[in-house]
Amino acid sequence: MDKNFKRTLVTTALPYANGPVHIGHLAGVYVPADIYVRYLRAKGQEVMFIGGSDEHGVPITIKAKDEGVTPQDIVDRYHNIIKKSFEELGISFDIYSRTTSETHHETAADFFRKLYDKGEFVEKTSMQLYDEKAGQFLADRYVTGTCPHCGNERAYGDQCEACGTSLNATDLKNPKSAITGNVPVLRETKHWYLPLDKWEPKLRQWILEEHKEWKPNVYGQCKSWLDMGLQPRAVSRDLDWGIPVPVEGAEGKVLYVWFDAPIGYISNTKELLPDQWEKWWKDPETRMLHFIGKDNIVFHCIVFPAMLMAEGSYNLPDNVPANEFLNLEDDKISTSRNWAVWLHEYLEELPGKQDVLRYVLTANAPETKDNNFTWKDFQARNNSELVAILGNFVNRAMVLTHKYFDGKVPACGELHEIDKCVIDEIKESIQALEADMERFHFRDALKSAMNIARAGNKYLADTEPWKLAKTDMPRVQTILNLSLQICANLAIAFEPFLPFMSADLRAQLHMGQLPWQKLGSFDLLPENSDIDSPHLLFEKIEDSVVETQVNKLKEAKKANELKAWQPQPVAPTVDFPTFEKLDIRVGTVLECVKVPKADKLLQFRIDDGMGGRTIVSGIAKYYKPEDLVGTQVCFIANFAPRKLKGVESQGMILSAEQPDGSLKLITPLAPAAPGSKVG
Ligand code: B3M
Ligand code: ZN
Repeated sequence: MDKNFKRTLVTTALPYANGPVHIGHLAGVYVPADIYVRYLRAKGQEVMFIGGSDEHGVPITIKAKDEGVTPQDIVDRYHNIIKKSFEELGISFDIYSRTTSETHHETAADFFRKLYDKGEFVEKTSMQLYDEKAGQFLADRYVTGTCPHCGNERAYGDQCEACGTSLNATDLKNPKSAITGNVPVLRETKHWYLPLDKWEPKLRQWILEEHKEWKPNVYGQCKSWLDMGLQPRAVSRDLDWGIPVPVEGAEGKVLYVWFDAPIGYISNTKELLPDQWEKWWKDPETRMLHFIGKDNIVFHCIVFPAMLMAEGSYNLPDNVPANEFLNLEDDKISTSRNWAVWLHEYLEELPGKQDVLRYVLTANAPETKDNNFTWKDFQARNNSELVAILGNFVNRAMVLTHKYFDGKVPACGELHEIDKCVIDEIKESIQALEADMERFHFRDALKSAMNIARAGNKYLADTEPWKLAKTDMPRVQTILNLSLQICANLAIAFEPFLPFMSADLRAQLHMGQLPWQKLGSFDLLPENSDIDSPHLLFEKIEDSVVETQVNKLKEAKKANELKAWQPQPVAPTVDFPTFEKLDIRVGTVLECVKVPKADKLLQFRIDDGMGGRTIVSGIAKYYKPEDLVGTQVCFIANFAPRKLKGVESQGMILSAEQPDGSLKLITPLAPAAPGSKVG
């Protein structure tokens, strides 16, 4: 860390409280932030870790409306789920609060007021869609209509999900209010704008000149925004959910969610430290870091800093180590399509495996480009890295200590070349680990931590103390002493990444939580001190466990396809005489068998009330023949006979094609006379 800083304030994006958090949020934001905070704490630095839920914004009001509950009900539900699941995963916030808190409402309103009083806003009127029946302006999401680009009739006012174009509500053809279904009208409305253009030169200097060290993805995005030229941004909205705009003439208007949410970082610090919060926000010796996902870069690097500049008394962030996105099984994670691994479900379904998730998400962190999570990789990393390398090394060292030295740390004798080599190798890994930590390269840092365990494993394999035990006990003492000291190093090195494992390992080694600076020392466990009889740090994950998870995703995909399915357009109109040309009848199935050498076809013998007939139908994939005997079907009795796989079919049995392509037979609700006409 830069010498000018005394302390670090770490914030993480406030997740919207309209759904639980998933692995994408974790890999991009919360796990890396927690790793970094734990690392700083282990180094004994002063650090504050601030989180909370973002509880305003239109999507929350829409969800509430859909469910027939209040927005407060929605945010209460998800805030609690999110908060609890973060705790269980070991995300070690100093505070996790929420933007509906009183402190936040006050802080955000004061912030607005201060900018307003300083004349930092421009007021502008514009035309916006208004629902006269509901008596309110419509947020873009509350308007649906026809997409001007692709003709999709169900486009939203902010985006067409069919072609992906982002829209303005006023672009839609045939706009309709999602509240009443009414056709909205254009009405004039007044809003306050933050003139980002005014801050552009300062932002350019601050980011492009003074923060060239920012991650290329962050720096690049900022540069392209700045090069496009900044426009004034509205900081208020016509909505009844949010923080009321605290000035006269602003009835029915609230602060735009992206104006109030980042102020949440300030409010939550204030809530935790009512008397000392200013030191964390205004003292130039405090370093501020925002951990976020790439979709939030512009708000944290341009909009919020411009707000802070306009206010005048706050620090600007020192770095914004934003990550790219994590995909799931090669597909974009999506809340609306339920294509996600939800943290609260993971914790419930794979209890005690917090560190496995933390490990896999860090190993696949989308630090430089989008990355991918698959359950197969999850299993492989657990079984062949956590179990086979880390867990195995620690277990071997401890088991051998119990076998030869009754569970007491043996004395360390004179070091041989091979001992010195492993020590040097581990010291190198530790150096690499630290360098990567400082640069927010947690994926590589984790690799270096794992290399310590790898080196330990190789050391045991090369020295073979179990063989030496017959001839050279003093040598065995040294080897196991050193092995146990490596275990103690692992407990320190992994604490930021795998805090549960680290606590477990420390307990097994009877060692306290040592500071980071002790890493690289090989006298951490005193000679003759006791260690526990070992238990495994990680257990193998069986195929069935990941299969269950993969099946769950498959189900989600299916359910989604069903939701997205639309019936085929209706065929051209026919008149009654045309309809009458089709002779549809009810029949009873007398016999039903598979047609040999045809996996799709069933052969029916039907009682048609006229002596019976044979019909072949392509539904073998969806019904067992024996289940159909005795049931009734509808069939076209005057369908021209045709030969299918050598069998003459005298009619066509009716069925309905389902969204997934399967077929459902059409059958009368109550028994009908065989041969009776359908019309
Ligand atoms: N709630 C957006 C998001 O979750 C937003 C972050 C606010 S951070 C101040 O992507
Ligand atoms: Zn479209």
